[in-house]
Amino acid sequence: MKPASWPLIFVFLLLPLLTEARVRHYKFNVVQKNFTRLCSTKSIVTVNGKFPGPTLYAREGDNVVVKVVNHAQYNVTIHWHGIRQLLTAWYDGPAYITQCPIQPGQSFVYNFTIAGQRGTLLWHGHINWLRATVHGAIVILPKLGVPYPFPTPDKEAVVVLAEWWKLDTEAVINEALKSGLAPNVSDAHTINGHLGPVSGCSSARDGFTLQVDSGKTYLLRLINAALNEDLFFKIAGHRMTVVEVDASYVKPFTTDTLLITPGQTTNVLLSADQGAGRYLVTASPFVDSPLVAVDNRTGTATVQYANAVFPAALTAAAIPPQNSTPVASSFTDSLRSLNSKQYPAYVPAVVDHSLLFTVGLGVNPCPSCVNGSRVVADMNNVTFTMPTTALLQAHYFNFSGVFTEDFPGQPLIPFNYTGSGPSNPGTMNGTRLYRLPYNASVQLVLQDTGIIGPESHPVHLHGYNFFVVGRGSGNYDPTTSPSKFNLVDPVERNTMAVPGGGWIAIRFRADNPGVWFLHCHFEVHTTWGLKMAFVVDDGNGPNESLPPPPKDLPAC
Ligand SMILES: *[C@@H]1O[C@H](CO)[C@@H](O)[C@H](O)[C@H]1NC(C)=O
Ligand SMILES: *[C@@H]1O[C@H](CO)[C@@H](O)[C@H](O)[C@H]1NC(C)=O
Ligand SMILES: *[C@@H]1O[C@H](CO)[C@@H](O)[C@H](O)[C@H]1NC(C)=O
Ligand SMILES: *[C@@H]1O[C@H](CO)[C@@H](O)[C@H](O)[C@H]1NC(C)=O
Ligand SMILES: *[C@@H]1O[C@H](CO)[C@@H](O)[C@H](O)[C@H]1NC(C)=O
Ligand SMILES: *[C@@H]1O[C@H](CO)[C@@H](O)[C@H](O)[C@H]1NC(C)=O
Ligand SMILES: *[C@@H]1O[C@H](CO)[C@@H](O)[C@H](O)[C@H]1NC(C)=O
Ligand SMILES: *[C@@H]1O[C@H](CO)[C@@H](O)[C@H](O)[C@H]1NC(C)=O
Ligand SMILES: *[C@@H]1O[C@H](CO)[C@@H](O)[C@H](O)[C@H]1NC(C)=O
Ligand SMILES: *[C@@H]1O[C@H](CO)[C@@H](O)[C@H](O)[C@H]1NC(C)=O
Ligand SMILES: *[C@@H]1O[C@H](CO)[C@@H](O)[C@H](O)[C@H]1NC(C)=O
Ligand SMILES: *[C@@H]1O[C@H](CO)[C@@H](O)[C@H](O)[C@H]1NC(C)=O
Ligand SMILES: [Cu+2]
Repeated sequence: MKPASWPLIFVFLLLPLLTEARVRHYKFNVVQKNFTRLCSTKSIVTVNGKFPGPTLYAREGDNVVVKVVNHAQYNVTIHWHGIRQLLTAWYDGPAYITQCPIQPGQSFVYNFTIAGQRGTLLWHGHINWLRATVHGAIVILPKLGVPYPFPTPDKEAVVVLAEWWKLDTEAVINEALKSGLAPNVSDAHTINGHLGPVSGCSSARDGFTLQVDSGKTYLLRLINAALNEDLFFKIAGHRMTVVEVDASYVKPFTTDTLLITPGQTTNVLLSADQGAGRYLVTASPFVDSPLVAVDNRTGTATVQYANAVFPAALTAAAIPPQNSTPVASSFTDSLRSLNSKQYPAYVPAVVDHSLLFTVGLGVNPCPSCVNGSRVVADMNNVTFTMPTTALLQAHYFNFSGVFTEDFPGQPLIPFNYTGSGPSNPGTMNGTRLYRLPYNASVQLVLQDTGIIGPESHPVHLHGYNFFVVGRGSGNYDPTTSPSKFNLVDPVERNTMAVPGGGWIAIRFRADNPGVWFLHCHFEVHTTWGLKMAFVVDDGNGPNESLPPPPKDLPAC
């Protein structure tokens, strides 16, 4: 039987012909749309009626202009996750940080230029829990005529990992905030919007299918767009070569299991070098804290060889157990910047601001909550209070009373961070920012705490890439830990997991003026307060200063 007669959903993402550097216009209509998953139909907020949303294609150097029109009943903003936004902080997107929401019936034109970046990133809603369904890929091709620093693949495909929620995600988090307890978990994982062939509710051939030709090589652009879970990704019978993460090239290495945290992206080369057949693709959770509930329904898809004989059996993958810390660590430890002549790693060698932020949970009194207390989260014991005016406007126009600049650069009360925690698990609250002069070089150690329990936190910094110079378990030790730092070819990225009961050290140069959000990319932790922002001063002259806001910037 000819391959064309396979009764499957064909998804092939052909690259649009992107010619010389230019302006790329996109229109994002935010609309409700019904989708059927897990045997029932639900209306979700989408961009252009798609789940996942449309892929935004551009080349390095392009000016990207996206008109977002809000036809939904929710306030919306869009964040271009990982795009540096050099001198364009107004277009970064996090609600109440760089802009007020685009309210129902309103629109806003995002306008930014992609400079010095190429690879895969993602865009997503950045208000409440809307990013559960409001998300999609950003594909940045190299400048015309510039090859990849690895063998040119025959074809490329975008693979978005996410979650399906049976109920409304806004209701899920609102219920949790009322009770003071942890929110419900999602009901299934998805790959390109589908649960796949083993979901129990769909036909055996449902879901995303990547059709491959024997002997060819495919570039898969993987994105974890899930709200609350780190994911392992596998393709039965195949190994993958990792070539890029968070739109930064890495030294290629081969693995059978990827780990991708929410907000991270990973490009891999897949060689169709196995016997003609069908192979299961899986996205399954990684969590090594026994206290944390996860959605254990694996998202699935299929790699299908074009010359497979009908009906070919599906080869299954061995899914890593949820608590496979060694598998996760081995993947993470393999990542190194490419650091070639063409793509050097400019790791700051001298540190102007040496910061240590604890990241973790806490418990505050709440008379109306189930236990008389609520679970919160914090950085350096500050549970961030969201303002009702956008911080960037407040900064630019010198509004007083919106935020303070006294975020502590070190824990005020040092303790054994990875021990059982201080006897009082309470936190402070406030809209406290940390101020940085233009071009300051920053070392930031992010230290998990054991308050309630150790847990990993994928921390995302807006406006910058950073180098992950160190990572360890237990407490960071300022005298011994730095001797093991990698200042030569550390991985460069925008989101990195602080390991449960451990720490990471990152470095970046504050060469982009504005107000830049730093937060856990587990949406539950962000909501609970695991967030803060840096305010970065202007430098000298217009090339180092934030221009005035655009005229259509939404008002609060
Ligand atoms: C979605 O489905 C619901 C109930 O199944 C229906 O009432 C509603 O009209 C549908 N909405 C759209 C936009 O199709
Ligand atoms: C985008 O910003 C650039 C630089 O400020 C400006 O020249 C251009 O006109 C803007 N484009 C749109 C569509 O607003
Ligand atoms: C959360 O899960 C509980 C138990 O399954 C269920 O009763 C409740 O309705 C769920 N809440 C929401 C908002 O989905
Ligand atoms: C997934 O979790 C549910 C509820 O906690 C449990 O009943 C089920 O056995 C778990 N399934 C797997 C495959 O671990
Ligand atoms: C809150 O109450 C639930 C059940 O009512 C209990 O399992 C849990 O341990 C309590 N949590 C805290 C932080 O007190
Ligand atoms: C805000 O204050 C700074 C420092 O005092 C000043 O340079 C700047 O012009 C003020 N900005 C506005 C918009 O008033
Ligand atoms: C911190 O707590 C951990 C876990 O209880 C323990 O193993 C470690 O020895 C403690 N460190 C110090 C310096 O007390
Ligand atoms: C955090 O702040 C609360 C409230 O001020 C305080 O009670 C607690 O001791 C602080 N904890 C730490 C570790 O600093
Ligand atoms: C912040 O803390 C103060 C004093 O501890 C408390 O009265 C207030 O309700 C808290 N605000 C929020 C938003 O949690
Ligand atoms: C920023 O600082 C670095 C290191 O001191 C220096 O090489 C660079 O020229 C500075 N950049 C600007 C724009 O001032
Ligand atoms: C600002 O940057 C532009 C373009 O890179 C350059 O031509 C110009 O000389 C710079 N101006 C200053 C004052 O440095
Ligand atoms: C939408 O945003 C506006 C401006 O900040 C705010 O006043 C309003 O309460 C928000 N609406 C909802 C439903 O949160
Ligand atoms: Cu977290």
